[in-house]
Amino acid sequence: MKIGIIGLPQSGKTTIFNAASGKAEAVGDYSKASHRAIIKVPDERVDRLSELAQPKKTTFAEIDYLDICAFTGKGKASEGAIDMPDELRYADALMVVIRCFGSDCTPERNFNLFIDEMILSDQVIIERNIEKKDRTAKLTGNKEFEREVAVFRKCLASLENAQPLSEAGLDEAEKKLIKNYAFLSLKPLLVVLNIDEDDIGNESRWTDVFADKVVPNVREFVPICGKIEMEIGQLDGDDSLEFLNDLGIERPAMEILIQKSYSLLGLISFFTVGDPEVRAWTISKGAVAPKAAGTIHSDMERGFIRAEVIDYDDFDHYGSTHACKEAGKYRVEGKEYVMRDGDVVLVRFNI
Ligand SMILES: Nc1nc2c(ncn2[C@@H]2O[C@H](COP(=O)(O)OP(=O)(O)OP(=O)(O)O)[C@@H](O)[C@H]2O)c(=O)[nH]1
Ligand SMILES: [Mg+2]
Repeated sequence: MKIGIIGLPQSGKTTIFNAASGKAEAVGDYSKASHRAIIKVPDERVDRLSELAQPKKTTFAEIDYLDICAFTGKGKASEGAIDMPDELRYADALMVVIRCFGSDCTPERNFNLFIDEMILSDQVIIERNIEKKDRTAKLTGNKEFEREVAVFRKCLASLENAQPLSEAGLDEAEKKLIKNYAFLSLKPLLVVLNIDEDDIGNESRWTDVFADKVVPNVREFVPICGKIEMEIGQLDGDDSLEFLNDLGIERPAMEILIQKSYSLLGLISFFTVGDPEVRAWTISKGAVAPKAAGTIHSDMERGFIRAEVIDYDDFDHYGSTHACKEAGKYRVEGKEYVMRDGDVVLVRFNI
């Protein structure tokens, strides 16, 4: 899962990136390059399965965070210069950082500015391609191209109306046709309100600003004090928890952001437990068993026969596959089985 962190210059992107990844990239000096971190998703269930199975190797799910360099050379942050570099298009979701600290902060304006820039960048791509595509469609009579042109026109109408593509009313088939363009305004957004340390405990001051905002691809506005969280991210486990609790923060931002990223993208985890490896896998909610098997290996999807499934809670309780079988907590599921979060799975396949 790739998450692109984006926002106006000096909004605290690198600070949040450091908080989420435990890295220590320089902040406050206008990043001139993007930063990348692949982090392990902490999951107590994986720890527990590993403790029970004593495998040679334990592998956690991963999130790939990209802190996008927003330096445009065009001017000061307050003038709202912002770039939408191409590397953003590879992200599955965007984490938008909005500055809610400092005396001159204008969060709502900055948020709108961001949405406008996103719309504009999609519009530029469509305008650049639509005529060529239309010509080719007419020349060749290719139905596929004609359909694409029609979808492009629908998108353009929405963008020209200052509406993100998430509001263009595209159905699944239409979205599939334009998938390769990776339009930004179709991506799910997680909006981080980067608040001042003095506003910890008083978050509603900022969340209220956005309470009435309805943007379809934004699920949530999450208040986080990036500065403190970054400092906490650099401490060891026990120290950091103590520090957090003293400040009245229940859970570190890193955990919150990971959990929100999962729910934003509609993702769940399943596990494989064996002697060589205990491992967490990430799939979309609603995925059927063969699809899930395909994340392990494409052969497993192609040659899928059945999945043998144990609920995590049962595995935790009985302690092994064998004990779960004896207790009747072992199920055989077929091609139609819809995976559940926390399934412990053994895939039977044949190629
Ligand atoms: N008070 C306060 N300051 C913060 C917070 N988060 C970031 N800052 C400060 O804001 C400044 C900019 O932070 P960065 O993380 O470098 O911001 P950025 O968005 O990466 O900036 P660019 O890379 O230049 O676009 C730094 O001086 C941070 O210390 C916060 O939660 N509270
Ligand atoms: Mg930066």
